[in-house]
Amino acid sequence: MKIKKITLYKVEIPMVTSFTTSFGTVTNKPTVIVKVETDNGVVGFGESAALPFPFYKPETTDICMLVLKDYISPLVLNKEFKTIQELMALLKSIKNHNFSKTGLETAVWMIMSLTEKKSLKTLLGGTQDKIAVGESIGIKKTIEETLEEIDLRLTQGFKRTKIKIKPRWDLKIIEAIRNKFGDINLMVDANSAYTLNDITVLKKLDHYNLTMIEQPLADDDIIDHSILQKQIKTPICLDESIHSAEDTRRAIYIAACKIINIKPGRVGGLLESKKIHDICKKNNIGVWCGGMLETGIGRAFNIALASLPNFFYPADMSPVNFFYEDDLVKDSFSVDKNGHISVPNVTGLGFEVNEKKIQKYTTKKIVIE
Ligand code: OSB
Ligand code: MG
Repeated sequence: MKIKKITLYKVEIPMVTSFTTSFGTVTNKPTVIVKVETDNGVVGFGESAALPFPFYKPETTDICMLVLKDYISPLVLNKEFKTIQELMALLKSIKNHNFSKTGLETAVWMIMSLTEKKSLKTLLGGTQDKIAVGESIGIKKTIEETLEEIDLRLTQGFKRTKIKIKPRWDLKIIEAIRNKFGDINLMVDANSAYTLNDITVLKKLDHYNLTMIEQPLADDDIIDHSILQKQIKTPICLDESIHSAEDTRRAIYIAACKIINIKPGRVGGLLESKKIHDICKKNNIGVWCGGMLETGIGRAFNIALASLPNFFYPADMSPVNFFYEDDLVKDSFSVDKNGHISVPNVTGLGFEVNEKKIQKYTTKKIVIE
């Protein structure tokens, strides 16, 4: 098949709440929707869900628009390919820019699903009909506010609580959660806010029986994570440090983590995500699906991915309406009272794309053909 036309939409849906982590507050979360049209008239949608600022990873929303327009599209337009492997081989010369690549790659996965008449779950090799979900709770103004939100989600059935931490918003809040809710499934995400100089605090986390600590140290340093993991019992989960299957192999080799958070956007798509999943499975490293506050389009690919057999821990997959006033798909997924989302088993995205909504929230549009 050949790609005949690519349309890029910078989409800005108003947020209903801001989201604070150790690296900053997201008050407005634009995203990039990539529409791909093939020579036989099949249409797919994908999402590049980078943040608007370079505080999580260097790529931003506007960088995705630029890289997709100037570098990715020219390499794939009108080129013959049969598989996602062949598509990604066309992009081999582009270093990193994983969020940008993911927008195109996921759109083509949707096209493959429609062409081969198999659901994304089946195409990927998914085995689970439903996936377990936990909420990722941002840093709040008060401990009280955090406890209230946890209480609400536990009543709604969410399977796991993840809170964001940073120096001085760590031991006290964790202590308060354990005091109020006992032995719930609790984990923390530091988004690289600590260094090995904070070892005293990091060791104290061991008292709280956390399921894991996500990305305590710098994104570009798996060596210090390996040093830290030898000194703490709490399993380390890597997020920002893992960009590829190769990073995964190295991290496992030096025992820098016991768990990996797989986000398609961070690793360049579903194909690379599956490779990471497979390496981890072979090495007894549990994985789970993270999120980038995607719209219903990006979340749909995450759900399909999380149906693979080694997705063991609950996903960061809060419904889209937790963050946004609106969504880009009709009838988005919901979380049932047991904290599960059912994995669609139909061809295409699994949810109906609402192109009117894409138009409504588009602030910049680029057509490449
Ligand atoms: O570190 O997992 C993270 C959101 C934006 C950037 C980084 C992270 C997150 C989340 C939210 O934790 C997860 C979600 O999409 O629900
Ligand atoms: Mg994280």
